[in-house]
Amino acid sequence: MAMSAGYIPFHPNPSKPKYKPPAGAVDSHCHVFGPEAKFPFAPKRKYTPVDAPKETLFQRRDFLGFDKNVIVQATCHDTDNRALVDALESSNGKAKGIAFVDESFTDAALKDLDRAGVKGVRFNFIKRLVDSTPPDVMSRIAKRIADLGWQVVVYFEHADLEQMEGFLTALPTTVVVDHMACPNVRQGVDGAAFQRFLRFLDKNKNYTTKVTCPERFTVAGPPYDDVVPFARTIVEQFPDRVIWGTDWPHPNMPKEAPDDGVLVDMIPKIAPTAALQQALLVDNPMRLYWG
Ligand code: 0GY
Repeated sequence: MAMSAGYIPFHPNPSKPKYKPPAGAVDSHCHVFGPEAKFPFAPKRKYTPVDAPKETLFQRRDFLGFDKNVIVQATCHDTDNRALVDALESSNGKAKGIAFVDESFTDAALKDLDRAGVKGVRFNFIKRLVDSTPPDVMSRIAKRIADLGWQVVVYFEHADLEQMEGFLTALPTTVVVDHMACPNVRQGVDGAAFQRFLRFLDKNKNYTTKVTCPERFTVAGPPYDDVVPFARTIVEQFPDRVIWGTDWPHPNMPKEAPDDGVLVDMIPKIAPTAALQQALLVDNPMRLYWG
């Protein structure tokens, strides 16, 4: 099946970043897609991406100066986690995973995922990506995976935070928020929605945030300096509850694929000291995924 009309493939030859991550750095948000011939995309997917196989992911990891990956299941594979598990099992222990599961998964199936290196499940609330799942289904899944010591990863837009707060605060696990909950850059860091998100993080100590995807929120374009204040505010306020990732292979970019080298070169702007970089890239993800 051809990729969706208008789908933009990942950057063919990213620049070598000037910034060198500390030893053991983890790219805590990336994906594998297919290859479709071996791991077909889900019939109910909302987009068909270009193949983004594990071999390319691991090459990019090395090229960008990273040591490990956290591979997050994407909606185009729905609850078929085979491409993810295959990547984890061929990573020599250098990758952990976040899966999609539904209530048809047995305890034995969850244990198999756990053995492969899965550390959590992802709940996606972005309407263009998924049909909604009832919150009580998600709550039941969260309860089951809590017994495995897994985390929940949530992808939502911060405009929806107010109505989701009850559900989010009741989750019984460590919770990781994708992409800073999608800040609206035009509103600035003083905007009501971002400030509400900061207060939410302050109150809920079981929450960690991925300071990722400036390329999705920027108005100005690369090198995405207009997103720096959002990420930096979160990193400085919650230094032990932030992680960073490339989001390679960057599904559903509207205009252009980001240069991954440019993304890596943002790290010293959002985490301006060596101590913050060590926390963001090594200590926090190691505790969350390899601990
Ligand atoms: C991301 C972002 C996107 C897609 C998915 O699961 C997905 O399909 O995550 C997106 O389109 O915003 O996290 O890579």
